Amino acid sequence: MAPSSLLPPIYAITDLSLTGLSHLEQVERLIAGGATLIQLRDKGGDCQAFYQAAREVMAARPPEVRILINDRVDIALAVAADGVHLGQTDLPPAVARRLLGEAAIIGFSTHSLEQAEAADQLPVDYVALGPIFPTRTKANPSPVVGTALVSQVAGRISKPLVAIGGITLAAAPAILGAGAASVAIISDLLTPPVSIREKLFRFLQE
Ligand code: 3NM
Repeated sequence: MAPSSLLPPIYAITDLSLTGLSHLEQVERLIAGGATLIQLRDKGGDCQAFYQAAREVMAARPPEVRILINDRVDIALAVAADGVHLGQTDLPPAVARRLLGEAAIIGFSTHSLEQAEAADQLPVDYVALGPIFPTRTKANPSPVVGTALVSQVAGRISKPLVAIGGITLAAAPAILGAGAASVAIISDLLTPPVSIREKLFRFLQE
């Protein structure tokens, strides 16, 4: 499995509904801002469009940047992405591991202490926990878990913890301080008026 050093403090995720930008354009701006781990997330349901976009991103990404595909193990395989991020109702992580191999990065979403502890026993590289705060980016999110659960889960699991859901760059240091190895952010990075590149660059310089 991939080493936990692959998790930078900010884990950026693309979204097609928040900007007029393609996955590739978002990835280019995120990389210019210093992102080294980016998840392509596409809930639009057009598999072929997502596959083409992921191919474009993989062709353009510099070798030090890791690209994960949300939900779709088939697309991750088809474009030779660095891994996948799976939800509770996606293909089971053990099956994804069998298909993608030992070197792939596999992340798994959880929404409670019980799920996080169960995920810690699975062949995944990181456990994601959320939503930490209210979010409008995800359809039908689970109940908000709050920062206190970040500390609790971080103290109970051995795999690195990624916090997600309603997290702003301003809130990131507190959540990292609570024990998350990384915070995954969609809307606060992608939403104008400040550019994606500038927001991330500023945060990472501080
Ligand atoms: N997963 P934003 S919350 C994709 O709770 C996602 O597992 C969540 O977007 C979970 O940073 C979420 O805009 C949305 O809130 C994150």
